[in-house]
Amino acid sequence: MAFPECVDVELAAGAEMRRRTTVAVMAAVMKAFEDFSHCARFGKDYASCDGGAKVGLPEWSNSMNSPHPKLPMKALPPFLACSALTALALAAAPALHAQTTDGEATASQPPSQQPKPPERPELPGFAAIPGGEFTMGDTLESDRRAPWHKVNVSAFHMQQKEVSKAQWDEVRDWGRRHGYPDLPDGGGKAAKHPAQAVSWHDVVKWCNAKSEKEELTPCYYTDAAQTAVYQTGKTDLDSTMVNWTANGYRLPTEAEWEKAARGGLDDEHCARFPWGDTISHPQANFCNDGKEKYQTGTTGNHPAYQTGEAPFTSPVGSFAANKYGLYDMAGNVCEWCWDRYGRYQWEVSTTQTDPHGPVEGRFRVMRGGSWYNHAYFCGVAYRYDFGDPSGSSYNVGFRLARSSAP
Ligand SMILES: [Ca+2]
Repeated sequence: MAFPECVDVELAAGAEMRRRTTVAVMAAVMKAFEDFSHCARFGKDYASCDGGAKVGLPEWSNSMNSPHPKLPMKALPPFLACSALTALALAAAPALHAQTTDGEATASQPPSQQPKPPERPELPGFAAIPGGEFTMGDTLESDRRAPWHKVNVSAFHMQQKEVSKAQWDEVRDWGRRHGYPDLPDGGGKAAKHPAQAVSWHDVVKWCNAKSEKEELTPCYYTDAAQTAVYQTGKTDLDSTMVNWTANGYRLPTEAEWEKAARGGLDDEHCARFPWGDTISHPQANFCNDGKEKYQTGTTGNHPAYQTGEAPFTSPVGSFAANKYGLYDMAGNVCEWCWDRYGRYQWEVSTTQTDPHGPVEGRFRVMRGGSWYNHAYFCGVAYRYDFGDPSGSSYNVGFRLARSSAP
């Protein structure tokens, strides 16, 4: 298995080893300091940016910079990136530091010099994501919730931008007149800003409504026989209730989302973000607490969008796209995925083609970070693990996927 330059390290013993070894070293360090990690996470290292305080969020969300401030919390996930632990890990694997430094040059490329997103005339507003194998998971900091592994994803289409409030309203209004009575108003700072404050159940039903509105085959059903289209209520869907080959709209799976977010960079460079290794406000709408070396430039909420009342979202597509032509895959609003949160199934199955996630679990995965979140939460591998499918928040929205064009 070949990995590029970012994963080669040379340890003190002089033996050149792959990042796999570095990960093992880091994991040992992390395990030894697990208790410290727990304390650090809730203490100094993740004090909030201005945003949390100014919008009057609960104290716990302010100290944690919760990615989902209005949702109920479950057991707190392990967190391995506090600055002290990162320092220890870097001491054990100095090449990681060099890799991050090298990455800054890549990320500093101005938008005007970046590749122009490919045009996809067959399905306007969507990017064609090529099928194939990619490395999924945290290759940089060995987050135990996101161990890296190979996944094969079939070609699919991904909406280039987050679903806007205008799009939400159009389909919601149609849906209420056509068998979807409980689609909510949802939130949105303006018509071109992302829809937010919509639950997982809301967005799945909305996907079906949009499919029916456009006379496509819906993807979600309330029965395994796939005879009853999911239109109302809160059904705890499993993957047997999904027509994965339908031409209708659906949420991306977690694997699809991450492959799309990486934009093909996994083949040449283990990037932390959809464009490279560092993040700054010219690249994304996020909250820069300035405490990680991969956050550069102005701190706090994005200065251009911290106006009026929260949320401080930006119009969808306000920043440069990644190499697949996708916008806001880091920041603006977190994005619902199909999967239940759980351990990656590669640990229990050797078949890793188009995984649909675990069969059990209360929570659904969210990805990509938001205007409210610090950089770490905006990484391509970071997994939000406490998305109550009935809950909603003003920093959580979604984007659409399609298995095939008409
Ligand atoms: Ca986003």
